Amino acid sequence: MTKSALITGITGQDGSYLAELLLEKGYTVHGLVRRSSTFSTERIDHIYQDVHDNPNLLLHYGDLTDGQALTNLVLDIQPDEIYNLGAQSHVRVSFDQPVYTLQAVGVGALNVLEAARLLDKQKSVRVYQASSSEMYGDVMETPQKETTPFNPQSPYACAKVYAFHQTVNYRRSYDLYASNGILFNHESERRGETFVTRKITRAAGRIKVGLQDKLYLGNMDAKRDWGYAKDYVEGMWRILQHSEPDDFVLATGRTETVRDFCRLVFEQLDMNYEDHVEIDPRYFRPAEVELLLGDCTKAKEKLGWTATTDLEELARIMTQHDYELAQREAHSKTFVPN
Ligand code: NDP
Ligand code: GDR
Repeated sequence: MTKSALITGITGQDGSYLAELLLEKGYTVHGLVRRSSTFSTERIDHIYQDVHDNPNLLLHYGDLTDGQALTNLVLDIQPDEIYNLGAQSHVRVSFDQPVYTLQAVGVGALNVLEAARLLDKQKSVRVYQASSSEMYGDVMETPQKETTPFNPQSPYACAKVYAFHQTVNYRRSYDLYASNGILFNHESERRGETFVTRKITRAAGRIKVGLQDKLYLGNMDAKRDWGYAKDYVEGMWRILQHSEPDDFVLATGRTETVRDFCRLVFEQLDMNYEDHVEIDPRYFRPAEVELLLGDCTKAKEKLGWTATTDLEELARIMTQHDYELAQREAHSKTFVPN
């Protein structure tokens, strides 16, 4: 029988890759989309089908903060799996919007769990919660694994810790199949342009073709464990196929600084980042997570999952994509129809 899944955050980086993966596996995919005055579906336009053509990707308006509508939707579509990827996911922005971040990330996850608990009385459902390495914050041990204590350093991370514990709580209290994936940073050519890797690859491409000269960054000494988003959505799916609900770290096991990533990207385009990058304290955070490095031994042993794309390859994919994008931008700017 065809399986069905609901993805919150389907218009985001991970949601778009996960939707592709599940469609390839023959799922019927439902996605939650926020109403906005402009289209937000750019990342999934290529897989969207007309609703009149018996599609297997269906989009529904909704918001994680509207628990009643979410419950109605879940009871209506009766998904076998729910992937809760929706979030105000920008750590720096969470300092500007702490209450909204908690509502979307923390209460939003609780709304998903409540809806799933009600559906589970009628038919079994599995829930994936998008937990984050940011929960380790000011790290208590390195590398970080499932047993490492959380020590969050931002409103975003505090909200994710709340969502993590509620997921475990619903598993224990109601016997709900609910699992956390504790994912370390993962990037791609679909990454939002205000996250540091994409900000760097976008700027490098534009600098190379002469559309800008400077790139302003914050803390270049922060270290992150960066992987490729496509690998990580495969991990999410594997987490929900496991015989029992559990919590898993997904990471590459290698950490590098923002400066190292910058160097890699500019070198790809035969440039020196030092000629273009300047520090703007505006991008510093009130509290910083200095080092993240994950140990995914448990996922490797129980799920057979490992990251397959190294940092050099990730930088190459993103840089090439954004160089071509910048070339198109430069062309459309100078093109004068005759
Ligand atoms: P993105 O920021 O790219 O996507 C976030 C998605 O959530 C978008 O579809 C957004 O919709 C949606 N969203 C935001 N607020 C709401 C809301 N109130 N109700 C419904 N939907 C909402 O994030 P990623 O794809 O990178 O990350 C996916 C999830 O994984 C997030 O929960 C993130 O916190 C978590 N995570 C990400 C990691 C990473 O490195 N990428 C690592 C660890 C965890 P819209 O398009 O309308 O803005
Ligand atoms: P992060 O990702 O906070 O790890 O959260 P981000 O790319 O925003 O920052 C990574 C590191 O780079 C430093 N940095 C800058 N960051 C941004 N955004 N812009 C800059 O100009 C800049 N300069 C330096 C940051 O200080 C930080 O140390 C991401 C998100 O996807 C979360 O949702 C997810 O949970 C975690 O990864 C794991």
